Amino acid sequence: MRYLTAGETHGPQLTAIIEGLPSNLPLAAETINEELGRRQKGHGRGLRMQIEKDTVQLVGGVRHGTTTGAPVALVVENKDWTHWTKIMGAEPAAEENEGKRRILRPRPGHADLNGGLKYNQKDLRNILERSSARETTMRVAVGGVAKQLLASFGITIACQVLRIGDVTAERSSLTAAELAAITEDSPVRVTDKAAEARMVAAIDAAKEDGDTLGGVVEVVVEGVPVGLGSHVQWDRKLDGKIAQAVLSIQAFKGVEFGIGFEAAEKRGSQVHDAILYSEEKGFHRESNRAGGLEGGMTTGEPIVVRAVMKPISTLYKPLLSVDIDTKEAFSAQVERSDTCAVPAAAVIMENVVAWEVANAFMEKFGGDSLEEIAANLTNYKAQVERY
Ligand code: EPS
Repeated sequence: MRYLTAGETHGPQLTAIIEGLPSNLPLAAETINEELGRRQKGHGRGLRMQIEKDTVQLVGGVRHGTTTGAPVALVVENKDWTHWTKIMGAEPAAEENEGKRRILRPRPGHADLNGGLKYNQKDLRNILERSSARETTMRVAVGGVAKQLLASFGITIACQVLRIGDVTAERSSLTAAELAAITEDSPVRVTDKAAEARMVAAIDAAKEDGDTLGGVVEVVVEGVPVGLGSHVQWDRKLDGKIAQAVLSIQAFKGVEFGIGFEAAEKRGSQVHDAILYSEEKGFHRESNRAGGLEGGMTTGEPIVVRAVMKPISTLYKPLLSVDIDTKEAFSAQVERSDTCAVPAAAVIMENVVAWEVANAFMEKFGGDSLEEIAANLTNYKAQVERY
């Protein structure tokens, strides 16, 4: 399967096209809207989230609530567009609007300067508009579709925030379903109430200072069959694919699986997961330090992946920058933004990981209809059992 997104943060709409979905998958806009709503939440979000109420329109590939096998096209309108028609319209700008809201002072940490140089754009808005994390709206919508596909085969996925700034939350090892239920009620997507209060306070303090905060988020995928991904070629390794997808999320700087970077300081005997066998469970493990992946393939244990998000680079008390016209030193541009989007980033990562797992699932069991996939999966499970 594949998908592409298009659209600008202050443009009329965001768009995605998904190619390769099977037919007969029940697909409801409301379920995708729930994901979009989750992405909009979280303490530390800015004013934009009060303007938008992200809702998806399914404008291709779905009929009477199920997919037909045709490309699925999704659209989310930007409500804020009504304030930007003159600045962001596709038609030539009227003379009085030319150069309005032009961005000349690149924000350190953002795509502004590199993008301006690369695409030879003298208005950095042409970079900002597309590099904006607003684009993740569509990745969550697409992930919402992937989650529906995975759910039909008993694969569930959830996320939690583990750190915001210097506040660490207790890592909870609840099931995906329990985790999803508990974190949904937390303004910072944690299960640890004491840490929650300290995180909220840290975000408020950063906001007060015109500063921003990053953090660490974790995603867990349960019910994954053994053998998604492959060891035989570098670009078929599922951990590599998930890592690429996660690092492509705006502001993400690092990713780890299972015990991750902790493995560096431990001995092999403390890092790997002994292999066990019983009639009832077949091959299994009692620990999951590998985070559900060995040799680029799923082990059948839950996939556990963590990532770090840097603090958002738009600062209300900006760092030093240079005016691209005059080359003089100036403070960087201030564009409306969030103080902390870590809770939202957890939802984005959950959906991005869902897509990668769904894609690997389709690669292994792919058929043109949901029924064909189900038959392939049943067959494979029986083969694994007989092994
Ligand atoms: C948004 C994410 C952020 C917000 C954006 C909406 O993106 P960025 O990477 O550009 O900081 O700033 O909101 C605005 C551009 C705005 O006008 O407030 C999102 O997640 O929807």
